[in-house]
Amino acid sequence: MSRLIKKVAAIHDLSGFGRASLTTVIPILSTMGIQVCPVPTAILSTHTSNFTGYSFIDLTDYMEEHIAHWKKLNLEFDCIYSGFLGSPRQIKIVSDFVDHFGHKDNLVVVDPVMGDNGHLYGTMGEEMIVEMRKLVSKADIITPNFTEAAFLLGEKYKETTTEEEVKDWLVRISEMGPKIVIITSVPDEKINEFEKNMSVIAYNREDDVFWKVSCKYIPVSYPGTGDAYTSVLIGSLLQGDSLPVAIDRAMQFVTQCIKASYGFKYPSREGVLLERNLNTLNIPILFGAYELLKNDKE
Ligand code: PXL
Repeated sequence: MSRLIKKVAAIHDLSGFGRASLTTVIPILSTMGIQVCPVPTAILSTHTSNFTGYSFIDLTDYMEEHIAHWKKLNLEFDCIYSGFLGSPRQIKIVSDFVDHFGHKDNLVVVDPVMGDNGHLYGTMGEEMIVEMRKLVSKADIITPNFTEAAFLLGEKYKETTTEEEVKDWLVRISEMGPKIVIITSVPDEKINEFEKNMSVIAYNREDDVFWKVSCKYIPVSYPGTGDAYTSVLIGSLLQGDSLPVAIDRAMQFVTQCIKASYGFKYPSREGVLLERNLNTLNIPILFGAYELLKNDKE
């Protein structure tokens, strides 16, 4: 009976307004036919991007009781998925969670949420980066954006990059432990706002292959789109898709959500118009846009 519906343990905060973390993860995975079992890390009135004066309760102490009960129940998950974490101690709790509930047949996905557009979020610091490097070493798949990839490697953030450089970063990050590394929001070589592309580039260390999906850059940034991306990716992989199809579906969904919102000049801090787009998760993708990148070793 337990195999009827796949289960994801989702370790994220609950931000009441603004469509980030659990309020994005739950609707997406539920729509894709997957059960979400949350481990809440904190409760906030809103996410922290472009809101001030938000209320915040840190649930680090509570998380240990929540997880202890799950251990007694001997719960099993098809995937463990962590996102925004509030403190170095929380990262250690997630790491213990992975040691206990992770096994060779489930998927450990860590989205090392730390910052965007070259900057760390207000609650992040050097100690968080050090702990996050340890956590990513235990993951099967990680989904840093370009800024987070730079912080993981201790590289300087840049506004432009080349495919060769991103491939080098992907291989170096995968050497930290994860089998699959997916870097999102990769800028390209052009700086002109209206011509440039935004890409997702993935590396699978076991097969030694790189995959890329690109779309035209839209000059706006919505919080929670990273959570939406990783949620669709997980849903797609749990539905049995291959890695390139999963990175493609996730990119198409997020692009669709951004375009739906941008067309209305929707206030960016409220997140994307998720609810208007959820049903597109249930139609088959009509065309695939992914490419296989040349591997220089071949
Ligand atoms: O993953 C985005 C996110 C999640 N949770 C909180 C945030 C953000 C981004 O700003 O502030 C609390």
